[in-house]
Amino acid sequence: MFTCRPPWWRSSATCKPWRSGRFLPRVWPSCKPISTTTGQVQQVGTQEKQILEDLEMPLARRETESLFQEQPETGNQYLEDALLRSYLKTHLPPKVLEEVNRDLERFGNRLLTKISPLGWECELNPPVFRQYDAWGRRVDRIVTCSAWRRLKEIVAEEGLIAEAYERRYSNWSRLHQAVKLYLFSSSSGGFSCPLAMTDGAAKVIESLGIPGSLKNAFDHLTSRDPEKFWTSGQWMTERRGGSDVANGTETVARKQADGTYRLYGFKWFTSAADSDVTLTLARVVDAEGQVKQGSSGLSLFFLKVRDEEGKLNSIRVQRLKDKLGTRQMATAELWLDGAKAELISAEGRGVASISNMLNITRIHNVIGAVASMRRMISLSREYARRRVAFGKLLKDHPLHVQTIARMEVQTRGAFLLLMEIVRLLGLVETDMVSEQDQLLLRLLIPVAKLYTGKQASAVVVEAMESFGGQGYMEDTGLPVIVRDTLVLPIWEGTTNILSLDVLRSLTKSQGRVMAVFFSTVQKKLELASSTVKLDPAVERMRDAVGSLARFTQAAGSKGAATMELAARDFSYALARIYAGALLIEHAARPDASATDVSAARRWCNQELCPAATELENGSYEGEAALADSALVYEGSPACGSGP
Ligand code: UCC
Repeated sequence: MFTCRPPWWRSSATCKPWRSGRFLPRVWPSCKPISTTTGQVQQVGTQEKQILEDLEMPLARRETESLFQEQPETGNQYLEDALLRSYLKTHLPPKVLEEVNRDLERFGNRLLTKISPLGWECELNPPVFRQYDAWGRRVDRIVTCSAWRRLKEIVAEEGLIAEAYERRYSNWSRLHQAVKLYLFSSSSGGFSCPLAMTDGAAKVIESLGIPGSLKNAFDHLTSRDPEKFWTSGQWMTERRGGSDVANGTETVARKQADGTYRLYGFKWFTSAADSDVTLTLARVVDAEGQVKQGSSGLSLFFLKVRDEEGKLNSIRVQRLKDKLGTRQMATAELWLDGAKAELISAEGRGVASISNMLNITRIHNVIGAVASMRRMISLSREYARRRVAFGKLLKDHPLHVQTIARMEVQTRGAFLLLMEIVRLLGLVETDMVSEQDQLLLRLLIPVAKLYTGKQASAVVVEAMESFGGQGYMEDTGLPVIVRDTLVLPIWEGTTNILSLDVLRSLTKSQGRVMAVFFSTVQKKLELASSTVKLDPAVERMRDAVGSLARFTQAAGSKGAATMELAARDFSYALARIYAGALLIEHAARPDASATDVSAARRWCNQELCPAATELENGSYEGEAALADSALVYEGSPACGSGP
């Protein structure tokens, strides 16, 4: 049975608040809290002693007293995130750091005490669809729980969108916002999804220069006033096109006498369908009643989902989707039956215009990926401090700790990649970068999205295993994190689609982006040249950079088909090399810890440039593609030899 709170959250009725915002269960009255900021070693010692004493208790007493597997607890997620804090300390100007630090510590406490329980309530009370009222009238209502609605108010109060657009910390505002979203993500009960799209919609409107007709919408989307705050959807997916939006979009737009449009079509996945407004794509019908097919026939529209009285804007809800995860959030199938909309792109420039939204939601995807890895590792390491197996705590089994350490290295690489992207985005948004950095950002967004989505899927499953059978139990709440993470490689573009987007960024920049990539990595490696302990990592990186350069030269000259087959391995190489450079840079700081150095070295011990190896193996030749096909289809009915 679920309880009304997340399993790792302690209500104030059963726990004692402690100084740092951590809560302590009553079952361990003699324990001191485990604080990452002070006195950790002695305090853990006391706690371990208690656990081992419990083990020696007579069986009859144990059954009725304390020897249960202790649930892992975590405290203020900001205070407990050493890497995040060291990153902020390194990069933020002192005055900004002081204010941001204060805000994040406060927010961390609010997450722990108020927001996490709401997120858990959303999990327990998923949205329901009421198609008819009691008297048979069609109403198409998506009913969300009160916690979901309260979260909407809180995200406005916290400025989770506003922060990025007010720019009170200039280029650092985006980073501040991203860090808050990162802390919020694992407690958000799925509300991170509408936030991603709201941020994307605000970005599109801002990039259009906030035209008068959209000024009101922009103000609502970026408001800190809970009464005023709107969320946005992103209706891109239709039955014929998930990834292939250009060919799969059937929705048409008919121009009205007043200059607005009416949209007719069927949207197959509309996430956070309870949103106030949305951006969507459609084909404008010309004077002859024709529409243009393909990408150049698509235009971008803005529409309000309901009118002033709350009536749907000629939209019918067909049903809610039955998803593996993100069940807290309503995803619907929608019929647009003449929905009133405003054209907001040039005709035929829909995909290019919505790309501004996609690039933001893809960054949010990275935020979600890093956050879920961090969350699972925090719980896993806390559990290892409490769970006894084979006569000692899990944390004293080196093989167990090695497994968590490997996850930690992955998470650190992903975290620094995320920070790098939002740092660059902040600079772009405040006109503080060169064209080169803009190209780099364009490249790194799909690279980070595709790579961290895969990492997170692997890490959360590995972390689930670290709880043994408990990890597989619904009422621990751990499967919720796993399910919600598994969507990250899928929505906002699958791994292969994002790999092709990486190639798109190369083509569009005529290869210039690779020159920027190489020179940025080189600069970061040079910074580390005086840190002897990093030498092995730097050397491996230099080898990998050399391999990547040879790969791009060789594969590039072989043509598009080769590059397409290599796209995924190539993107992985970009992710591993860039994250390696960031880990090295972080470990080369004067006040870097031994852990920073160790993380950089371990990261660089993995295969950094898989594309070069596979090119040598001939994996991208035409013959290899035929062999792949044979491997996949051998014996299948279509080949005539199946059962
Ligand atoms: O809606 C969804 C779920 C919402 C939930 C969000 C929550 C996420 C956060 C979670 C936090 C926990 S999922 C639906 C998502 N759908 C996709 O992501 C679509 C995937 N497919 C693609 O990305 C494709 O690559 C397409 C649709 C972009 C391909 O379209 P085209 O038309 O075939 O591509 P073209 O012709 O190459 O590109 C058209 C134009 C070009 O510009 P011009 O014409 O100036 O050369 C491209 O350079 O669009 C430009 N373009 C881009 N520009 C295309 N992609 C990009 C880009 N990423 N950045 C900049």
